Amino acid sequence: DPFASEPGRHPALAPSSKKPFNAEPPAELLVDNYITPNELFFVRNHLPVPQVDMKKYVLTVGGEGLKKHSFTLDELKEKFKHRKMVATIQCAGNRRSNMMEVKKIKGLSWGIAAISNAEWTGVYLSDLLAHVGLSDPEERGELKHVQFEGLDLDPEKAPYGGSIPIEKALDRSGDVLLAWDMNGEPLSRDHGFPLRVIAPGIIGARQVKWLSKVWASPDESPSHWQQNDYKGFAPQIDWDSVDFKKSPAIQEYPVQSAICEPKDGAVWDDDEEVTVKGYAYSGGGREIIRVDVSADGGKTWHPTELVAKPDQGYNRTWAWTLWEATLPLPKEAKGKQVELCAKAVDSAYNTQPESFKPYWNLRGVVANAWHRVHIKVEP
Ligand code: MTE
Ligand code: MO
Repeated sequence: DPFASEPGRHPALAPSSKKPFNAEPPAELLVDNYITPNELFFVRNHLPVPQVDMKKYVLTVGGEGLKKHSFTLDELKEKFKHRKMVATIQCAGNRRSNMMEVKKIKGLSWGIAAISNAEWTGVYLSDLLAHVGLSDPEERGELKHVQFEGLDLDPEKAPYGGSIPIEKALDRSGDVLLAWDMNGEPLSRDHGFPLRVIAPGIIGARQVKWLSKVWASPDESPSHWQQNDYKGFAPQIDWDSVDFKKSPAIQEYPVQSAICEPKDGAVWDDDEEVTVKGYAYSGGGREIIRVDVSADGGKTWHPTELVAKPDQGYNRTWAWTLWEATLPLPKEAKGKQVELCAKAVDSAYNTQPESFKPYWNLRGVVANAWHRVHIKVEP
C-alpha cells in the first residue's frame, strides 16, 4: 500500500478523500483565527505523502543554459537571507460543491474551506535564481517559466509538478518563497516537509510541496496538473469536447469571499437581526477593499466591518481579510427561510459574479460566485 506511511491528522479535518488525503476544517474554525493553526490548515494531496530522508535531501536549482546547484536545507538556510510573510493558500477547487448546484462536476466536492492562512519562513526564489545567474527579467532570453517538482510520485514514477511565469519568480515584489517553516514550526509532512513553494496570489496547485527541483525553462511544467487539470473552460465545453491545450493554466485567483457563520441550514432564534462572519481574498496581491452582505437574497446590501486585514502593500496583499456584520432581517421573517449573500470587491474593483450558471466549468475551478447561505428563522 503506497499510503501505508501517511502522517496522523487532526480529527476536525473531515476528509473528502483518504487516499490521497484531502480535507478541509470546519468553516467556523477558519474565521476564529486570522492565522490558521497548523493542524487545521486544509490539506490537498494528489499522491501519497513522501517520506523524506534528511541525510539525502537536496534541492536542485538551475535551468536551460544556467549553472546548476544543489543545496541541502542547511546550506539554503546559511547562504540566503531569511524572509517571513503571511500568505493565504486557496485551492482552485475551493467551493466546487457550490458550483455543482448548477450541474454535476467530476472532482472532490470541496466546501468553502479549501483555503487557509499562515506565516511562512523561507528564502526568496529570486535570490536563488540570481545565484544561478538569472536576475534581470530583460535578460531571460527564451526562459519563460519556472518549473517545480515534488518528491511525491505517481504510479508511473512521475513527480507532482507545477510552474509559474518567470516574471513572477524574478520579481522581488512577487514575494515567491521557498519555505521551511509554517507559523514558526517546521513544515509538517502533509504541508510539504522539508521545503515547499509559497507563490502568493497564485492558486494552491503551483505551490509545490516536498520540493526537490526548481528549473527555469522555455516551457511550462510538463506535469498532468499543469497541462491537463486546473484550467477553466466555457460552460458548453464538457468531457466529450474538451481540449486542455486550448486553455491556459490558471495562475492568479479571482476575488473570493464566503460566509462561515451562520452555516447553511442553521436555525436562527432572533427575528430582528443576524450576525454574519466570513473571509475574503483576492489573487495577484490585490487587497480586499469592501465586502457587502445581504439578508434578502441580494435585493438590498449592507456594509461589513473588515475585522482583520493585512497591511502588506500595493499589489502585495497576500493574506486574506476576515469580516463581520450585524444586519437587519427582512420584516416578518419569523418562521421563514432567509437567504444571506456575500460578495467582496478587490483593489482592482473586481467583484464576484452573481451566479455560477454563465461560467460553470467542467473542472469546477475558480468557483467564486456570491456565496449564499439559507437560514431558518424560528417561528
Ligand atoms: N505539491 C505536491 N508535491 N503534491 C501535491 O499534491 N497539491 C497542490 C499544492 N502542492 C500538491 C502540491 C495543491 S492542488 C494545493 S491546493 C496545495 O498544495 C495545498 O497545500 P496544503 O495541502 O498545504 O494546504
Ligand atoms: Mo489545489
